[in-house]
Amino acid sequence: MPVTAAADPRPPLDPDRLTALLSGLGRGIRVEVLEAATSTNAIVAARAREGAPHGLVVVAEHQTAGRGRLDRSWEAPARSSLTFSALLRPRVPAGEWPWLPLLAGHALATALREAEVPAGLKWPNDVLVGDRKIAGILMERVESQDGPAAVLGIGLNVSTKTEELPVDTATSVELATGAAPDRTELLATILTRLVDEYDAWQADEERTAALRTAYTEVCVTLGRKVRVELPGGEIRSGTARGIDDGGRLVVDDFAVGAGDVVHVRGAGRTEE
Ligand code: BT5
Repeated sequence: MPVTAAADPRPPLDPDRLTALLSGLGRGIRVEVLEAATSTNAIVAARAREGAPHGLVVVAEHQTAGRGRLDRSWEAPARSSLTFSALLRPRVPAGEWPWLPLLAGHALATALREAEVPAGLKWPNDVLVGDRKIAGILMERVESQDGPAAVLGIGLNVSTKTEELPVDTATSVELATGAAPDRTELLATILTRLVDEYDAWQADEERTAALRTAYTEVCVTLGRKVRVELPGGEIRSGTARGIDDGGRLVVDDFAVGAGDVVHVRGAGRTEE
């Protein structure tokens, strides 16, 4: 019997196909795929400081020092995920930048829904399927000679198996849907959605109101009992009631601009 080579369970990204899929986007998007990197956010931040223009995207098949927020880490086996960072140089006033991570979360959740993954957002921008985290976002501001820039980092678990997940509250596209999608196509879908939403947001005079409405529709935190750990360590609890004009989460009578939110288990959406 002839011996046939088994299909590679984790094929590499295909940079040429990615470029072809993104060719319609234009607008200065340049994607670089690296076999390994410390952290794509660190690489793009360094390039921003050197003056790289808006639109650079660096993707790593494997990160050796992937970063989460607050010095936490992001871990993923090689080729199991999509881990990438984009360099943005927004034209909108600095006061509106807090909406950027929410926009990124919305664009990512929407792209996943287009790929049949039933994604929701935990405020501000964790992407969940059910109560499990499938993707995280790290937005960092960088000062450079050409003015401030934003580095948007995304880590999405794609074909990660249960035993490979770093925490038991995580999931992957394969675990959530039963099939691992083509990562090249999925990355193209996500980048297309991000560019479309970002361009529309920048061009729209009513951008805050429009994004707030769109974000509210996919934010699964709203209506839930939550526990919030504020940056100083203070912990407060209450019901998440809405998103205010600054993108903050309104929990009963206080608004949270930064902090870790926990959905209190067993408490689903409450009817108002
Ligand atoms: C985040 O932080 O969720 C932001 C993660 C951003 C990662 C991307 S990958 C590309 C780019 N380059 C980088 O270096 N970073 C970005 P945070 O909310 O702090 O969540 C971090 C926590 O999530 C960790 O402490 C773990 O508990 C958990 N975690 C780590 N790896 C995970 C994974 N693969 N899936 C789900 N949860 C994970």
